[in-house]
Amino acid sequence: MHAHDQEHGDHSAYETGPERISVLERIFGENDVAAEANRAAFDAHGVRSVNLMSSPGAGKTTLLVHTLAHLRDSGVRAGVVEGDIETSIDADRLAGFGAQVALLNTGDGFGGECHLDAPMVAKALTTLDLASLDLLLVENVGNLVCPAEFDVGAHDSVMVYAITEGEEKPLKYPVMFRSVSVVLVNKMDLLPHLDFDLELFRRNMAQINPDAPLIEVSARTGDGLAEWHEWLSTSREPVRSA
Ligand SMILES: Nc1nc2c(ncn2[C@@H]2O[C@H](COP(=O)(O)OP(=O)(O)O)[C@@H](O)[C@H]2O)c(=O)[nH]1
Ligand SMILES: [Mg+2]
Repeated sequence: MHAHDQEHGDHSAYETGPERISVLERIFGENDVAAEANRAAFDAHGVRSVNLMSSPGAGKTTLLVHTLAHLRDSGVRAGVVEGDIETSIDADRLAGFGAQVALLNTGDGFGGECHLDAPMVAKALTTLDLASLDLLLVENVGNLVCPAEFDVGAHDSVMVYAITEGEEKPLKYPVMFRSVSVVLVNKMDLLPHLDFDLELFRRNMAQINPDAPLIEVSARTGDGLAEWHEWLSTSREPVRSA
């Protein structure tokens, strides 16, 4: 260790040399192979898969409670991969809606990662019966950065953004906002109580991802969820193998 490092700690984690780059390439390369295998498994069983991402507390689980109830009532056979660093709190909230729920705690053998990756989802899939599912929803770990960097093998990624987070977030976290097919703008019931400028948020989104539709919802009151459920049922069909 250099004298400098002894004074200020070991900075090797921040090295950007060729070795670090090749390690990252290997990690992402292995992830992409596993992601394609997951997608192939979904396609082989005619399962559509959607990856749900957001910052912690934006409303993913609250939304899924409504969505699972809607899917059950519509006769859609749903499954959930519930990603959390610790606890079964969210998986427990999603029990009782007739959906198969696979809990993935990244603190349990995956180093407490701040995102799900494709090999983790592959492990969760071993506990699900894909043959009896139509739709698999993945609730990713709450984080605005890391989940967007890992393809988990879903057909689409969706973001839940809460208006309590500030209008500038698409500009500050462009990778995630750019990576999704649709953004659910949640907690609209709070709009009268906030200084939130919806038009400014829309302009920021248009700058980062003009193609992603914005669906205004309240997972609390249920407002706007019909449009979200319509999107879920009409967007990309899974490719069925012959
Ligand atoms: N007012 C309001 N609160 C919400 C809404 N959606 C979620 N919440 C609350 O936000 C908190 C975090 O929600 P949760 O679904 O656990 O978020 P997650 O971490 O993204 O899964 C909980 O207290 C929810 O009751 C909403 O549309 N309006
Ligand atoms: Mg949650």
